[in-house]
Amino acid sequence: MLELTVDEFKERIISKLQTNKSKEVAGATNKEIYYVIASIVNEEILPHWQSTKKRYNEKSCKQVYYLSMEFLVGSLIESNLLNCGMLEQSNEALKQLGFDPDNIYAQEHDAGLGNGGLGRLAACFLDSLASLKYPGHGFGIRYRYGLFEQRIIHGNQVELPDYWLKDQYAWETRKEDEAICIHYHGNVHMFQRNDGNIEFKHENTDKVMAIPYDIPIVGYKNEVINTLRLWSAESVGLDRDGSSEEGMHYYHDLDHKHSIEQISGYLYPDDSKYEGKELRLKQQYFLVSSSIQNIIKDFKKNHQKSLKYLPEKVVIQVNDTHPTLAIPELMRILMDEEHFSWDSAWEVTTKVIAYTNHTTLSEALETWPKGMMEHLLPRIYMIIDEINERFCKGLWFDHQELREKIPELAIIADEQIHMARLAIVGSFSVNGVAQIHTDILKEKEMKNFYDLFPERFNNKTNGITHRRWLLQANPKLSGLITESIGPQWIQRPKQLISLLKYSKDASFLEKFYQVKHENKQILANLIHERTGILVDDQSIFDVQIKRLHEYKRQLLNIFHIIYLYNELKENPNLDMIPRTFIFGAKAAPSYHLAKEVIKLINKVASIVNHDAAIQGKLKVVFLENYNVSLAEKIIPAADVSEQISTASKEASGTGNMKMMMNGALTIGTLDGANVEIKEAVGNENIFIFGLKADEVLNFHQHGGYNATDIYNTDDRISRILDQLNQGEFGSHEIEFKDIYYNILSQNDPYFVLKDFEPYLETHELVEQTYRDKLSWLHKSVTNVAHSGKFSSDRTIQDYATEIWKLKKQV
Ligand code: GL9
Repeated sequence: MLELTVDEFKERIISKLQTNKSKEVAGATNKEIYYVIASIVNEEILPHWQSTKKRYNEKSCKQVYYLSMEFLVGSLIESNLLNCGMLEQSNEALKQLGFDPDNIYAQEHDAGLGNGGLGRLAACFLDSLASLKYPGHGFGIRYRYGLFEQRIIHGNQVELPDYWLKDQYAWETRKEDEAICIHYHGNVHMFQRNDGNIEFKHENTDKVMAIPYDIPIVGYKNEVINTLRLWSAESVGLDRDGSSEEGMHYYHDLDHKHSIEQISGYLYPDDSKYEGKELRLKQQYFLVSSSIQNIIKDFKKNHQKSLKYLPEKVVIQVNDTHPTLAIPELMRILMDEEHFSWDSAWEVTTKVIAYTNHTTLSEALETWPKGMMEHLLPRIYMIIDEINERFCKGLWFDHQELREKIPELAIIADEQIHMARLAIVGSFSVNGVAQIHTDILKEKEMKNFYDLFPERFNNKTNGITHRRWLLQANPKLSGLITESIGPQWIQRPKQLISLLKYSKDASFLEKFYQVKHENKQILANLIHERTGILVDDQSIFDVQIKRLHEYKRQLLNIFHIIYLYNELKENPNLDMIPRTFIFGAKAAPSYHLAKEVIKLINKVASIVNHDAAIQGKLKVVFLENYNVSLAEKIIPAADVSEQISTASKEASGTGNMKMMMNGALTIGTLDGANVEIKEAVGNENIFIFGLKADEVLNFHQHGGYNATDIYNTDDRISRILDQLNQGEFGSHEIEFKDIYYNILSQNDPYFVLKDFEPYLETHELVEQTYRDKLSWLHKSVTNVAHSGKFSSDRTIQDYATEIWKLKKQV
């Protein structure tokens, strides 16, 4: 990679500004400077991008394609500079030219093409694939509107469209000549070929063009540039003969064009729950058909071989069930276009497709109405029907013990197509995303399938890219780490373990403390700028940032805050360490209870923050529009990381990893990856509380517990619930009644009351521990030291060797 000096970098900025904009530095806006920096990076990327593609083709190596409806890449300017080895020069050059680098980089609009963990994981994976020199690429959709922009107005969430493409997007290249045609609707014609075989023709279809836009994925200082290809839907050019009714056609054509462009119009903002909307199904097939056609076209171009060898050269990872139609689509192409028999097409397909499950929440298990699939994708429906027939027949004849269970196993049952079942039957690998999650899949949620195909099930615990989440987001801590243990941890994050040597070294701990404190000051300033709230940078920064969902239990957190407030009101001189509770969360627009919780947090905040009687000991901050860029600012400043989901519900979590890597201590349940974080750091360096997964699952089986009993016996809880019910946090009584009834009449489905007391006690322990500064710092360093395991480099290494059988291209 190019090694530019600061002076050379400055020269480039000046000359580019002159050629591109005919401007002097003094007259340039932040946005103009941003585009200049991006174009310097792009110039650096381009030759390596071409040579990477050429190398992969010439070596004809096996490649992995990660199919995902979501890629939450966030902003790319800093990570591209970092991975190209130019971040420090850029920062310094900008400063010398009189610009604040943060303001320049903030000009980039986050690409919010994802809802949360699942989409961000896909982005971290791409970063690790390129950085480890694996030939691996992403396929996704170029939504014109990403996840909505959140505003908080009078405490309520209001959603605004996120038009991230308003300014030209610096990192994409449109590849019109590689467009692909997608077919919907129409009818299927069957006829006999000369060789006697039956052929299927899909006719009278509605056609949509998929236009690729390529984004470079830059490996860390290794000259590898992989590709994220995002598809955009456009109408096929219309042939008009210039005859009558021209005006009529015009409006009809506009409608038609509009309805097609809707396919890549917006990202569904549902978190862990998908409504059976036809448009969403259209989107899924759009992603799958364009990507699979693309993969086959490339295979044919690069290997003069039969497609029966596809599994030697290609592996396709489907990110949750959303791209599961890849299975029937690959079958369709192999049979209808390449004239494979059913059996040989099935053999190829089931060796190429691997499936990752990301949740066991039943409302998130996708199903599609049979009739909808049949109407929209008639040929695909026929193939799914045949897969189902053959699978059920196999069960009936070869697994007599399962005959009674066929309705629970069948891909088509109750007039619905069950996508997870299709994904398991049509793939060679099924993985969960943390050990406890995989165990629950095997022992419970997918037990029948596990008994049938035990060799397919495996675990791949999630990870995060330490380059973005430590090196880039927390330069102060990274600097201190490198100063202490050398730079090897950047290439091999497990070497962070060397930090243990310093975990009792007073002078190191003091520096470590200073770094956290400076990060807290920066966040305190941001909070003040954005909300007007003044927070004490000596207080404990207690952070819960994630989608708002009942199972994630932001409600438990705010109940604890109300409890602390009640205590302080009774005894304003209470000896407690000041606390700042920081929240960031978007709720799905149609998720009423989640939105009520956002409102409650904001109402409690406005009361607590303005109550002089509690002497500033408690502050509550809700930062609006939580996204990747905001996460990068909050995480380096966190002291306490709230990971308090109802045990068994959070498949893995990845925010937990980001915060421990930045030295926050976790307060959490034994759920998802918290279990493995605990194993890594040891019980004394994490705060675990609450029901265990098997206890929760047992309660579910036996109809829950009695929430009213707790209400009747615990004054702290009845007080909080009564405060809600009596409108103490609202302008009128009706507010928050739904939360009240959900807990008492619906019997507290997420065990908030049940876990309240242990949560409270554990928070007391957190506070006591914090009082002993050295002990806290020791635990904090220990967390950073053990965070290497949670780098997505480890995760990708595991996928590559155990599932993909992929070789590094060194
Ligand atoms: C999720 C799980 O809920 C998380 O626990 C997990 O860490 C991620 C990534 O594996 O996947 N599954 C899921 O549907 N979402 C997840 O975050 N939801 C969103 O991405 C919004």
